[in-house]
Amino acid sequence: MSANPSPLLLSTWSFGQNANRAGWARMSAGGSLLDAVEAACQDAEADLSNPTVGVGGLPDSSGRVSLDAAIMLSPARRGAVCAVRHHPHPISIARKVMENTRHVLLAGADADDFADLHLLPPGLLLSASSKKAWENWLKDNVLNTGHPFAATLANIEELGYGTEGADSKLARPVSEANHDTIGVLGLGADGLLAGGCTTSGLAFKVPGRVGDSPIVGHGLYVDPAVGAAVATGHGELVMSVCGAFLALEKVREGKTPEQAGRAVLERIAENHPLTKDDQIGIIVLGKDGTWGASSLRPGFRVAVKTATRDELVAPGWTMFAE
Ligand code: SD4
Repeated sequence: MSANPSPLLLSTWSFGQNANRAGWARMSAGGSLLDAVEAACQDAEADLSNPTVGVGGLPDSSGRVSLDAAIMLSPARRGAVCAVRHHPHPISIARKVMENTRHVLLAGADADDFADLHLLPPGLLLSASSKKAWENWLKDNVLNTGHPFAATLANIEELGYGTEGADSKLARPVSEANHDTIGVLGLGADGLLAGGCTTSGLAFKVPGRVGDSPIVGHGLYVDPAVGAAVATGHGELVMSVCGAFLALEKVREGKTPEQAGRAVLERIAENHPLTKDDQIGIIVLGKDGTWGASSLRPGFRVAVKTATRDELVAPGWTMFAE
């Protein structure tokens, strides 16, 4: 690790910019890097205009919302929850799993019970607009796309979310198909790394479906000896190659962060026929503060926050031109 790395927060998608600001504020107020990552994730979870993270997330095909999250400091320090149905901040439950148990992952009703035990406030997750979107989906059959997972349509995370830094063609009114997983990677002034991710998963998924986000090594991985990586997009594709873990193994082999993300996407492409509706974005942060992002196609954004920088950046490499 470099002697005095500059603190850095990197988050997925345009809504990552607000999340970064929340995380940065937490750090500036004396919070730890882990506090900052948790606060960034909480910001997205609480944002009702973001209908696939936290409160207001789009439900599964039965009309019930379920949330997944993971938080990680190292291979030995990580916690996660999946299929949470009654608590709006799964990232905080994941942190309790990491800090208060010897386990990695709690699932379903027992994860909700665990949150109650730790006095984390419960809440109704289904918003009126997400309920309406589900009712429309039932009528329209997967938003008329024919794609099995509406939320995997490329770049829908960006649709309508502000305009700052986004392509004008992506700036559409907020709709039920907006936004998705937030993944946050952080580097502290002391060289510590931390990562978190939180999602309601794919919209209108089969009940019980869990994606890559809460599974350590798939949607998120942090290894202080190497760096940190987070993935967003079609989780089944990421899960087929242990995406975040593979990315860090590529860094360990000597690839740059951008090359590492690219190698993961190429491995996925070797194993799956990809359609234009598939999108995956990967952010890789080296322990020295170098970072890079790659995606299947344009549209993915990385929100970057340092003491002097607050902006959205396009990935350095995309597999497809559009
Ligand atoms: C999942 N990877 O549950 C998540 C969804 C996502 O941007 O990240 N979408 O598959």
